[in-house]
Amino acid sequence: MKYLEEIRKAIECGKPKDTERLIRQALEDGENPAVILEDAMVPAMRTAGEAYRREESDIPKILLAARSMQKGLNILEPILEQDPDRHPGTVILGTVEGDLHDVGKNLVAIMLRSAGFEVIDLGVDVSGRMFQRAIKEHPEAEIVCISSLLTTSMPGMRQIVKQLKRTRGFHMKIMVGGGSITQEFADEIGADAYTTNAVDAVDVAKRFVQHSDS
Ligand code: B12
Repeated sequence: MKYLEEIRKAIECGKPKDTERLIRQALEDGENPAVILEDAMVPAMRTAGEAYRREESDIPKILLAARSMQKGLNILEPILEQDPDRHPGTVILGTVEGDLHDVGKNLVAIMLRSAGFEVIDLGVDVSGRMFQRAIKEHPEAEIVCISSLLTTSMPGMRQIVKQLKRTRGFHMKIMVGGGSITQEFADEIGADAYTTNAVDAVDVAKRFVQHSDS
C-alpha cells in the first residue's frame, strides 16, 4: 500500500501534519488501521530511535518524531477501539516516577484498548502512591502495567512493585516493560510478566484475565 511508506517517512522525518494527513487518506482508501500502526508507525519510531542512539539525530528531531507518532495514534485510537462487545478486563497503566517517556506506554494502552480492555492511563512520572490511589479507585482492575525507559527510573519501578505487593488485599498481576527493562530485572523485582512489545503485552494480559475468571 503506497501510503505505508509515506507514513513511515513522515514519522521518521518528524512531520506531524503530514503524518495526520497521510493516515487520514490511507483510512479513506480502506487501509486497515492495525496495519498502519504495525507496518508503518511502529517501525518508523524504531528507526527514529535507532538514529538517535547512533547520534545521527538530536532531541528536537526525536521529539518531532514522537509528536508525529502521537498525532497518528490519536487518529487511530478511536477506530481501533470499536468493539463494544468485548471487555476482557481493566488495566491501570503508567510510566514510573522521574521518567517522561510515553510513546511506548501509549502504544501499549492503544493495543490493550483495541483488544477491548478498559485502560486507566495515569500518564508519566507516576509514583507508587499514585498507583495505589488508582488501584483503590478501581477495584475492578486486574492488572497494573508499569513502563520505564530510563535506567535511572528502574529503582523507582522496583520500589513501586514492592509497595504494591505490600498493600493489604493486593491481588493484581503486575506487568512491566520499556526500553530499560529486561526479563531478568522483571523476575528480580517480582513482576508477574515482562514483554518487549505491545502486541505480546496484550496476549499476556488476556491470559491473566482468563486465569482470574477460572
Ligand atoms: C523519544 C525519546 C525521548 C523523548 C520522549 C518523548 C516522549 N513523549 O516519550 C525525549 C526527547 C523527551 C526524551 C528525553 C530523554 N531521554 Co529519551 N529517548 C527517546 C528514544 C529515542 C525513543 C523512545 C521511544 O519512544 N521508543 C519507541 C517506543 C514504541 O518503544 P518503547 O518505549 O520501548 O515501548 C515498547 C516496548 O518497550 C514495550 N513497552 C513499553 N512500555 C511498556 C510497559 C509494559 C507494562 C509492557 C508490558 C511493555 C511496554 O511496548 C512498546 C511498544 O512496542 C529512546 C531511544 C530508544 N531507542 O528507545 C531514548 C532514550 C530512552 N532516552 C534516553 C535519555 C537518556 C533521555 C534523557 C535523560 C535525555 C536528556 N539528557 O535529557 C531524557 C529524559 C527525560 C525524562 N525525565 O524522562 C536514553 C535512556 C538511556 C538509559 N539507559 O537510561 C535512551 C535509551 C536514548 C539513549 N540511548 O541514550 N527521550
